[in-house]
Amino acid sequence: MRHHALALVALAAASSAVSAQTISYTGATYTQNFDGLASNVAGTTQAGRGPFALATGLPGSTGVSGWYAGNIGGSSPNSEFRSQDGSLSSSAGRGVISYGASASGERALGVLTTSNQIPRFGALFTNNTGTVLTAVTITFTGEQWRRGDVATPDVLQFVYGFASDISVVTTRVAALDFASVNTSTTATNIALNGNDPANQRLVSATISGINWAAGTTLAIAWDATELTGQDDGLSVDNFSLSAVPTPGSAALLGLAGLAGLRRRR
Ligand SMILES: [Ca+2]
Ligand SMILES: [Ca+2]
Repeated sequence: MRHHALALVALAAASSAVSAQTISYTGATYTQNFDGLASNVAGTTQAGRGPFALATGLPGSTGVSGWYAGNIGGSSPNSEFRSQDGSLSSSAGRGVISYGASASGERALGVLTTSNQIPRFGALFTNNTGTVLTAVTITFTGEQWRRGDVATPDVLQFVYGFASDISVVTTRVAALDFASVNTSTTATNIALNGNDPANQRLVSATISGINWAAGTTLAIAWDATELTGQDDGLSVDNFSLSAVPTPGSAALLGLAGLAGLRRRR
């Protein structure tokens, strides 16, 4: 009996691990503007490195299910989350950040690193199109909300893989990185307006040659860098993901190809 009960407990733990909330990808372009992120979280500390659902780390957040973050690389065993406008640094401002002007509903998801907190954040997408997808296009606006004081740019480094956990994927795509746009050496350790185009960069790339099987989960994530000195505050906004070709357009291309063949005859 005792062994049976233990087996049930183990089964429950295993099934909760596999049932991570994922975004259902059915062929339409998925978009995320992060404006559901809480604007008023002074700070929470989650026990462990996570990854944690954003609504857990940033209580009150809505519309961001399938997105996760945690302190994957920092010296602390715990993960810090907060809302801020780029004016806070060090232990008062670090971690996974809901960036935006104070009390504004226009939010972006990002990080401010210290050696203590070096987060990874990202999302899980399940292929529910019923067919294999071979390429994925990702587009987003990189926004810089704080200028630290290091000459080297901070970088959000993109990784992906097929797993139901953003913390385990390792394939790098540098074309989907976002590096600091403001590396001024005269105006340092200041907040920046990440909604100002001067502090933004549009990033877009297609990951091709993949085998994203029906029913499986694609994990995408960005790793923060940690530099000696005060780091820049970087974030992602206006994110979109679509499979290329989408199943619909693949069928249309097939029909067009057939029509072309007929015409040639
Ligand atoms: Ca936004
Ligand atoms: Ca924005």
